[in-house]
Amino acid sequence: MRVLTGIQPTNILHIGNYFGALKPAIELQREDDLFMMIVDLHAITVPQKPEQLQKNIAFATAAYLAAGIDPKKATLFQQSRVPAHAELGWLLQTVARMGELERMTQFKDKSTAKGQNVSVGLFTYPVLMAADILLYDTQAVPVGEDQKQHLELTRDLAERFNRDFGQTFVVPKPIINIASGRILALDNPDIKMSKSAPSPKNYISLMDDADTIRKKIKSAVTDSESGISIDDARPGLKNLLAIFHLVTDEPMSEIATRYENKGMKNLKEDLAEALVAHLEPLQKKINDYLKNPDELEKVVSDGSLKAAEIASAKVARVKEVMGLRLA
Ligand code: ATP
Ligand code: LTN
Repeated sequence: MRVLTGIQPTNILHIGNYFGALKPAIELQREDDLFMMIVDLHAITVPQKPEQLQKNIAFATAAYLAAGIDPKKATLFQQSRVPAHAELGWLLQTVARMGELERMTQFKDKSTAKGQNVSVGLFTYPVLMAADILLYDTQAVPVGEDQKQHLELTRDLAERFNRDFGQTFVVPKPIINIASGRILALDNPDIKMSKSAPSPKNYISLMDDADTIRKKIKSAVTDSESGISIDDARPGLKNLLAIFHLVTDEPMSEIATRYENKGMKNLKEDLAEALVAHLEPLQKKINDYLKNPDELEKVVSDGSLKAAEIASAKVARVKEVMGLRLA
């Protein structure tokens, strides 16, 4: 099965990206044909400082490798090195409708408060994402819950295109993990954890040191009820239990029972230690990869060449069926 996913190099990845998208993708690598993308063209839909963006791209590559993406099995590549993404993105903009893009909640969330002062690219962002996916005949896309609507748009565009121009695209399915698909912000359990959040207290980054992790978990927003229970009315606590489950593999219900009478303070302290222990080996590997920029460059350039071969053939086919060829 062809599986593809992408993460934006907008900052250092956080545990929501890791458990929500990266780890599920890696688990599929064994049997599946995995395409793992650094979506830098998506990252620039909001302002990025060039030197920082460059560092974030290197970091994302190192994080993918450290997390277990095997470049011999998977194709790890950078979106901007494969021109077909921008090209199919344009072609699909002529198929997408204003009304469908106006309904996208990620655009609404990211543009509210900024009014007219957002890039046109932020608005057309989901069409580029559809192009990313459709170029590779992708069947399954592991993503967090926040991307479900973009996947539905991708499916609609593929079906519309196939109806109007003949069978061209595979219609992809999202893979959304119930336990890890929506990790909430530590400082506000009403919203999801996000790399671009204004305060670093929102997230645990993959590179946070032990003390930072302890402080962030200690100050995570919960509630004033006593006892530990799994309850949708207690989203901050439920989020901490979910993270605890993800780092230890212990079922949430068992964790909740164990801390029922021990209280929030103990739960937070033990969760912080479990997170530190989980992230330390990953951080070491990431730092080792970052010391070797030539290796990172080779992996990304080989992967991008392989991706470009498949993607340019698909764009040629799309142009043909749209009538953009002379003969
Ligand atoms: P930004 O804040 O810059 O938009 P982000 O943190 O939302 O970044 P993305 O690069 O947009 O991260 O997402 C990469 C992948 O991680 C996507 O599949 C997305 O659904 C997933 N993801 C993002 N945030 C979370 C989260 N809080 N919980 C689970 N998965 C998440
Ligand atoms: N829009 C996604 C990132 C993304 C992606 C993709 C994910 C861009 N292209 C293709 C899966 C497949 C996000 O914001 N998380």
